[in-house]
This record gives sequence, structure tokens and C-alpha cells, in this order.
Amino acid sequence: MQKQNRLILALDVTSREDALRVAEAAREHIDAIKINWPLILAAGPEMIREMSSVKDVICDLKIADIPNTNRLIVEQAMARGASAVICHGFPGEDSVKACVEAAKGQVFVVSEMSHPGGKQFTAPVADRLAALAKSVGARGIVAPATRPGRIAELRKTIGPMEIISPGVGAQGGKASDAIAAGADYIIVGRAIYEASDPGESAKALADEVRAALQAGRA
Ligand code: O7E
Repeated sequence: MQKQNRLILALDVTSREDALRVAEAAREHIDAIKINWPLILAAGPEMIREMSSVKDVICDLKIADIPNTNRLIVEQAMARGASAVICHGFPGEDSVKACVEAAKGQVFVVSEMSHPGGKQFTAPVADRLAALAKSVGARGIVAPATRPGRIAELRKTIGPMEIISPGVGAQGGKASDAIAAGADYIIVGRAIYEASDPGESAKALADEVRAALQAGRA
């Protein structure tokens, strides 16, 4: 995944036509496409391969099972062209390790989730989940753009590992705040795919990210 725009498109649309339309429109302003269950269930797992010809695909199945099942799921995603996968940490170290091995390190582990309910169970253990991600050699963690202060906190736990951050736009977070707090990439869905002009919306977000980075360097 290139680190050019620091913007990951969450392609949670429910038809192949919409997926192609939005991905093409946003293409030059994004670094990766995140595919989740809505698109896979609606248009089939071959969407992973098809979208991987547009941009690197992060397969967001939020894998959360025993090690053997996790391994089987990750192998299927990678065989279809995924560049990385997302798993949950709560099933434990052996389960996350199985994902890391099957994806050759290309794993992001969910820490504190971005929605209000994320405060209930994930927030109290987010630092431990982040530490687990680090100890098993994952690529990075998922941390909430809705609570940028938590991005900065979790950064202290993981050091230079990557942080990808959802919650910008529809969930109320701001791209510039997430980047200023230390996110490497923001993840944006509805603010792009529900926009009347998804290309313009993606461009505006990428511009906001660039401006935040420049302000940080000044
Ligand atoms: O709110 P949106 O429309 O911009 O979409 C956000 C996307 O990020 C959506 O696919 C959702 O499943 C995902 N997400 C969160 O919103 N919050 C989280 O805490 C975690 C994720 C997620 O994708 O985890 C893996 C990156």
C-alpha cells in the first residue's frame, strides 16, 4: 500500500456496479480499498480480486475465531488478492498469531472501536489489544478517529507500527484531527460513497490530510 494520500476507501456498497463506480471515481485520491461483509455478501468474494486491480485491498472480515479457522479465512482472502486483513484481538494471542502467519505479517488488529459502543468493551482493553498486535508482529492497529486522543495514547504503546483510523465523516470524526493525533491513514466510507460526487469528496479528504501533515511539520 502506497503512503501517498493516506486515505483508505471503505467500500461498503452492496452492488458490483456501485463498487466499480465509486472505486473508479475515488481511485486517484486513495491508497487502498477496504472491503467488508456488505460488499462480499452482495457481490461475492471475487470482488476482492476485482478491486485489487484498482488498488491494494484490505480485507476487513474482522476475523475472530480459533487459530485454525482464522488461518483458513486468511488464506482464502489472500488467495483472492487481498494485500492485508483485519482481525480482532480478543480471541487471544494464538488466534492473532495464526492470522499474522497466514498473511505474512499483513494484519491490522482492531483496538478501540470508533462507535459509541466501542467505549463499552473495547476501550478498557484497547492498550492490551495494541500491545498484543505489536508482540505478534502485526502490521498495525485500527484506532478511532472519533477519539483522536486515543490515537495518540495507543501510538505510545505500538511505536512505529501503522495506525489506520475509521470514524471520519458520518461518525463525526475529522480527518485532520486523526492525522494530527498520529494516524497513518484514515478510513472513510459513507462520506465518499454516499456523496453526490465521490471523486470530489475523496479529493477533499486527501487535501485535508495533506494540509494537516503540512501544519504538523511547520
Ligand atoms: O463510517 P463510515 O461509513 O466512514 O465507515 C467506516 C468503516 O470503518 C466501516 O467499514 C466500518 O466497518 C469500519 N470500522 C469502523 O467504523 N469502526 C471501527 O472501530 C472499526 C472499523 C473497521 O473497519 O475496522 C477495521 C478497519
